[in-house]
Amino acid sequence: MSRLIVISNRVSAPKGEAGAQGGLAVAFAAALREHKGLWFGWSGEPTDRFTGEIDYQDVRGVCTATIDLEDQDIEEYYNGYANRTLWPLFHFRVDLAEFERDFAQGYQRVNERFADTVRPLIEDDDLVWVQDYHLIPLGEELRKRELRNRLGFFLHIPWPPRHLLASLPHARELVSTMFAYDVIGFHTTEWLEAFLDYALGEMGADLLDDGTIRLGDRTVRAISCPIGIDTAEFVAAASSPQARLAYRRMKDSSDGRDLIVGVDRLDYSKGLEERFAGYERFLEEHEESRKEVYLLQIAPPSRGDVETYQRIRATLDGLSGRINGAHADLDWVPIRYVNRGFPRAVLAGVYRAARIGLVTPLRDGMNLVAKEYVAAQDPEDPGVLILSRFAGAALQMTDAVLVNPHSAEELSDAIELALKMPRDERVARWRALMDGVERQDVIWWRKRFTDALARSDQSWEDAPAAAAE
Ligand code: GDG
Repeated sequence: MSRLIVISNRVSAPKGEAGAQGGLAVAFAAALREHKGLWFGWSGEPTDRFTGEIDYQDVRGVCTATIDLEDQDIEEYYNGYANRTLWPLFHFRVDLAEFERDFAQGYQRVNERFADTVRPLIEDDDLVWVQDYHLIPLGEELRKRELRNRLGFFLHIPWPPRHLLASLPHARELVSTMFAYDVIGFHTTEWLEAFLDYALGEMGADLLDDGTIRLGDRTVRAISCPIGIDTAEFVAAASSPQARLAYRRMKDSSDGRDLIVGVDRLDYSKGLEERFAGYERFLEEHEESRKEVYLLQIAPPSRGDVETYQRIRATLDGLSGRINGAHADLDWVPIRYVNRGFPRAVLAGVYRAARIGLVTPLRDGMNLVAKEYVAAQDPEDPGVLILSRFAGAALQMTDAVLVNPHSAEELSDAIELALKMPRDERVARWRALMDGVERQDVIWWRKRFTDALARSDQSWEDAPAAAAE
């Protein structure tokens, strides 16, 4: 069996507590144990001078290898090109995207450093799987270093429409590096088709009869491969003692009111401002039921070094304060807004206590919270998932109440509909959603991708000159 080498910006080793590190770590950990592989990435730590020294750890049978990066690398590659250029642009926010030559250079430099450092660790038969937008050109850099292995890439965020991507300086060069891979994966057919549109329409690539895409003498297979959660683990977490306690705490503090829950990294792509506005519309339009509900929004801060993230935080502080000030009563506050993270089992208990899961990103590659909310429900008395049409998850989760997150009216109507939904309909919708969450879990996702990669043609063996170009 080939070894699996996973390369991502950050590495999160599985900790003692099951699932403490989230779905990706769970998916990779199982595969890395099975394949005796390696997980390579940035430690998250700075260093004065980049040395390429690797810190190896063996955590419960999973081998991780991490490197430290210089402050300038972190600023230009991670905070810069990844999170101030690509992230906003790929989430359709060209208005927030910053195009700086230094960012692009730092991004390229770190990808080269990753390639230099990881290349000697890769053996001939290894399957190599690169993750996400931080590392798009890594495949090309590995090919330049004579890597002929099967090489895959998975994008966890949306692929933007062709004309939006055209606003990125040197977009064609960036996209051409994706042809160094054998297989590239997207969460949905929508992102896959947008990629195809760019590759065929903008770059003159050809779609071949066998479904691969050719550019010059390179071909790549692009697949849609929707990520799932570790459903079995999450279902178990939802009935753990920690979850039961959290469930009880929510029920006790609800005073008979229905809980609406949102859980999101604090990020402008998650549509939190619009969500608060939609909820406020509901409070205004439904005088009779407004005090029967409350919204708990959990939003742990992320990427706090980036100014747009500081701004969204300040905006939401103001908005939640204003809504609470305007609508609260002596014994009722409409929004509980919490800027910190909680253990997964606690989240599972909170999801289970919630009559509505409000998941309304403006744009999201997939969205795992929607799936976690479904997995945590009581089958006898499940809550209702309200889901943005613009999350990748909406293509699979068609039995949710689907909404346009930009429309306060639609959000308000959806909340009303969900609160009034009869039990039979809640159970029927939940059953259909849960079937999908169980069938297409994170292990299914990982296998679907690595199977496609293992089946891909090894054309690099015959074309070392092209590979080294
Ligand atoms: C990217 C893409 C794609 C959140 N708060 C807490 C907490 N979380 C966990 C959730 C969930 C994860 O973080 C968030 O995953 P999402 O998928 O919702 O969003 P991103 O972080 O933006 O992820 C996304 C994903 O990659 C995978 O490909 O679905 O589209 O943007 O698991 O539960 N976890 C804990 N405490 C918290 O307070 N423990």
